Amino acid sequence: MALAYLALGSNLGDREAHLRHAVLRCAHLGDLTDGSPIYETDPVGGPEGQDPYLNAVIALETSLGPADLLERLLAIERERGRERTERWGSRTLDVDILAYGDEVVDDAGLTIPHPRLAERPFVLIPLTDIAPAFGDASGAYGDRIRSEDYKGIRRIGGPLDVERLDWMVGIERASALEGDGPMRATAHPDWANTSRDAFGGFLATIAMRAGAWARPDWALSQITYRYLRPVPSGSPLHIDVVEERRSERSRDVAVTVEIAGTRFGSATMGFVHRNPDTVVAPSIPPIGPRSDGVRADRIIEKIGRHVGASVRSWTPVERWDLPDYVDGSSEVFRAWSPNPALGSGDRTLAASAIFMPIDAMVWRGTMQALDRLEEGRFIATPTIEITTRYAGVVDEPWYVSETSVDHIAGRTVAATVRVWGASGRYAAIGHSQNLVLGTTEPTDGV
Ligand code: GSY
Repeated sequence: MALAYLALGSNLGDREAHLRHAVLRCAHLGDLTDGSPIYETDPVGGPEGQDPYLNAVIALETSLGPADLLERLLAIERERGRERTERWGSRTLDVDILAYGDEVVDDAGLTIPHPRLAERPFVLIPLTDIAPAFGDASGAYGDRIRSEDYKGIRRIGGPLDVERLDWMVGIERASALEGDGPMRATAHPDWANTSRDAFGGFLATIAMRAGAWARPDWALSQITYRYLRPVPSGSPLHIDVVEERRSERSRDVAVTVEIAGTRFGSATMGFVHRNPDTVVAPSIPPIGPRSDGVRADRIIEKIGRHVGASVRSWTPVERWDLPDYVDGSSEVFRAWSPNPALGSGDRTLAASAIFMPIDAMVWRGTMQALDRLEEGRFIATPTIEITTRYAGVVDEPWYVSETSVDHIAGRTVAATVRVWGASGRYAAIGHSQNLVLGTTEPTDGV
């Protein structure tokens, strides 16, 4: 394992999307441990009249050797249409190895540490943001940055969020289906770990992948998925896809998921022929600062402790209080989740960045409602059904989700989750029905 520092740069096309694509793809090459803010920087060298760059630096713990790492980074550049026609010319994406542990490499196509590192403030500034002590024989680069180095360099955002990418990487890997053909497939053996107990979001992701197979011109408009809890792990997960109905403009596809010979989940999806004008958005709420809510992926972590065991053996570890209610009395609460799929160009992955928080928020809403209803008793909800109307990917750095519990009647809890992008662009609305099958008393100290 070595700690590598990688410089990212782009000055052509959707620069931020190119950078975020690079971050997501690099997360497949090891563990991303840190990310600098993104800076907009005046071009240095190259032909006159180039547009400004976006630059950032990320830290990657990797077991790939320097040459293999370089090969993978060049492939990532090519995914964004990088063409090497002109030296120091404009580029969609540049990913350079600045350093690889303490190693010194001097080969034909690769020099480490990067030979022009110390002369380039557009690299040094983001690098020293995350590694101020990093330097050469004359000392730490962090001590050498001068105020004039910031000339032509403007910070345009907070640090790149590399922390949670393993979540998205896991989903991407686990939902890369293998099989005999589009009608029958098997998920990656690691599906249980990577679905991290947000099985509904994972089911929606694999259903989308399976159902969208060979349908690039079609867009998902609605998905309903149901599953049984607890979901057994440790066995292969098989997927069957059946096209139930098809017309010129719409197709319905059913996906069933089988684990150890038992049907554990199913999804039905409606696809429409792509027409972006047909999306009708519900009214948009005012989107406040992120501090109004909690991160939805943190909720998934908490849920992981509550579910997965059978109702009988289930022991509540932690009670949620209600700090993230919009106000103390409201039934609506709000969370935000980063959009790690931003710019990945993978529609399924981007959709799953929306479905996973919907799944998590539905659980949270239900649990909170039931907590209140039962006054301190805990209730497990082993079956769940969620229908999501999906408007499409919103390529923005984070999503806001709002959950409301619509009604609790008998053994059913109904909740709605709406998701918007950071600027208020509508992404999806999900309705859930949870059937409550059991109750259990809280244990001491909870
Ligand atoms: O490898 C660096 C590509 N590049 C850049 C860059 O990334 N940022 C700025 N500001 N100028 C640059 N000139 C070149 S070449």
